Amino acid sequence: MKIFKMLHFKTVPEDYIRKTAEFAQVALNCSRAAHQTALRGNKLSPQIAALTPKVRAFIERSAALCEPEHVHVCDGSEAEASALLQLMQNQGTLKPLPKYDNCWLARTDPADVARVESRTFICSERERDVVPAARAGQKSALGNYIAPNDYDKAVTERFPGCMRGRTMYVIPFSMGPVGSPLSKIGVEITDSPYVVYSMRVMTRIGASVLEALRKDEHFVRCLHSVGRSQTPGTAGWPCDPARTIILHRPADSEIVSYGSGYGGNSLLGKKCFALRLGSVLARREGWLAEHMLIVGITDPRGRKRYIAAAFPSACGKTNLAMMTPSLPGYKVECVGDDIAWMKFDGDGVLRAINPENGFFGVAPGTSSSTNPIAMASVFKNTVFTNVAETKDGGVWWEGMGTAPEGLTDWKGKQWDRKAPAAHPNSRFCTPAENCPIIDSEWESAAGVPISAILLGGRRPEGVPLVVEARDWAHGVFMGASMRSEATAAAEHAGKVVMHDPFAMRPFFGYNFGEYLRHWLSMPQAGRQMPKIFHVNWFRKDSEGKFLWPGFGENSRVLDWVLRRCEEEDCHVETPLGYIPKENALNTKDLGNINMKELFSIPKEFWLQEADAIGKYFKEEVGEDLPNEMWDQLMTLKKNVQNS
Ligand code: GTP
Ligand code: SPV
Ligand code: MN
Repeated sequence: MKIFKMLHFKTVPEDYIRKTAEFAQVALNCSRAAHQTALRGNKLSPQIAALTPKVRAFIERSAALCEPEHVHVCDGSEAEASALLQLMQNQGTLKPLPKYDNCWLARTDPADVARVESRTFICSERERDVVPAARAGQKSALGNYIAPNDYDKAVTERFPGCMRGRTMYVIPFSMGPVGSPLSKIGVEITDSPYVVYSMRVMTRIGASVLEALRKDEHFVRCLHSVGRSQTPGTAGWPCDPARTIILHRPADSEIVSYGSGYGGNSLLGKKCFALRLGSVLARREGWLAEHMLIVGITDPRGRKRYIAAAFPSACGKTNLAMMTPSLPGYKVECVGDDIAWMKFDGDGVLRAINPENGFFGVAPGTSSSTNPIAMASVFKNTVFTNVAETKDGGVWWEGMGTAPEGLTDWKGKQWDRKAPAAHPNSRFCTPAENCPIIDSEWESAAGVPISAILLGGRRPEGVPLVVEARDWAHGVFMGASMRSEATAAAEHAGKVVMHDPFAMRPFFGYNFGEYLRHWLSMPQAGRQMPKIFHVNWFRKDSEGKFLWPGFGENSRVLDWVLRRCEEEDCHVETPLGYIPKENALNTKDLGNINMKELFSIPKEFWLQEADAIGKYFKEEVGEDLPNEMWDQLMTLKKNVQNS
């Protein structure tokens, strides 16, 4: 109980801060072990001097709870990066990839390879804050609720002494350019050097962030431990899969994660902060925190527009964000590939920033034909996790071309060709600055203006290539009724089509009904509302082949989207919304595409789809669903019935 109090008290007593400050000075400067490296025995007194009382208090409370041997406050320097790399090589977490420039390979424990949605929880006083009415007291697909008592219990069952004998790293980080009015600060405490190194890539970390905290003391407290490895033979990748838990307490700006060192489970700035806590903040402060890429597109006449797009995990955000357009005269530039924070400015323009600083991208399927820009980005300063290794110290994954002889698979064994050589959720972690088409405005403090929002998923059947929403509320309905085939990014089995509203199902920080109400409240006097579209690159023919070539050819769809943003009359009405007029989608030089099937709207399918959406709304949301959504569903049903 004492430990819980230390972690959670909200107002820090004055004398505690003073004592903590003294203690922190001592704790941070001393190393109990004799052997010293640059990372041990923190010699960074300027860092300590820069700590605000709140940061010191957080460090002190966490140190008291986790009992690390050493505390290291990260300054973000190159010397620190080198020391981390050396340490991880010694520990067996990373190995160099001599074929490339400063690239590294990590192999995780095979039980720690993806986000663990079933053990990811949101805590609030009232369950209804998190879970829609229809699921009160039951398991919900739209948010796992944990009560405050159970949250505290989960922490006290796992954290006491969990860092004994090891170093506790303190990572001050900024989501968004340091100092931008749209940015937010966090401090992640972790015992994983891999997490520290990855956070250096994915966020802005170190001294400049501590400096910013001196102006505004508020930050999100992120506590992470890989736990104590309970699996024999996994020395290089400590984790505790049986007891993994990822906890969020939005009201206290707190995230606590235990047991996993992988991706969104442990890089707490990403899904935990930027989306789950971010969505709560966004609602409170009147903006949007979304699972969306952001790109700039310049048309052949030189007109440039930015769009944002929400696709579920492993459904093509990185690909679209870095697309090489096949249409002549088009240019695509990347602002972000996973998360968008968007806010209307004083002129009524929706402006977006990418809160991240790097790409944590899906490796399999990435090749010089599908994503040449990613291929041009990832072979320097990159950490690859769970990909296959070539004999000459390079990487390989499914989709990269013919497999070379003598591959080592992601488990570190000689590849026997019986299972994938790279894990389907293997990833590259690459600085955004490596991207040759990074947009000149990508770090703009004001954000980039958004003209259109795309929504989409993997729909093998029935769903046309592109449909424009009739208006904003219809677009919100499209988002609410999104479905997609499950992918390897989380622990789901098989290719089942799941509901994934706004591609946010695993990332809502609060009641989904309220989330929809928030979206519906966006149109206000003087605001220029972006157009909303639903796209589907993944429709298949009766033989299971993709009907649409995708990737760079998706520029043809973007071309139509941009023309619609210019209000060109190139659309026709259908029961689902607007689709391109006959011949309005540019298919020049595309070869034989079955456009009829690609845009067909099978009546029977859509009657069933409408029923499935209705069932989902009723069973998962119930009375929290805004009435506008029922009205939209009725319109859809009526339109399909009359078609
Ligand atoms: P997260 O990082 O998990 O949020 O995912 P993401 O949305 O960024 O996914 P990503 O762009 O990495 O897509 C991963 C998979 O989608 C790869 O297997 C790609 O080959 C496939 N993919 C992307 N775009 C297309 C497309 O236009 N057509 C087809 N058929 N596949 C695509
Ligand atoms: C996703 O799963 O949507 C990702 C990867 O972007 S992770 O950061 O692991 O959540
Ligand atoms: Mn994602």
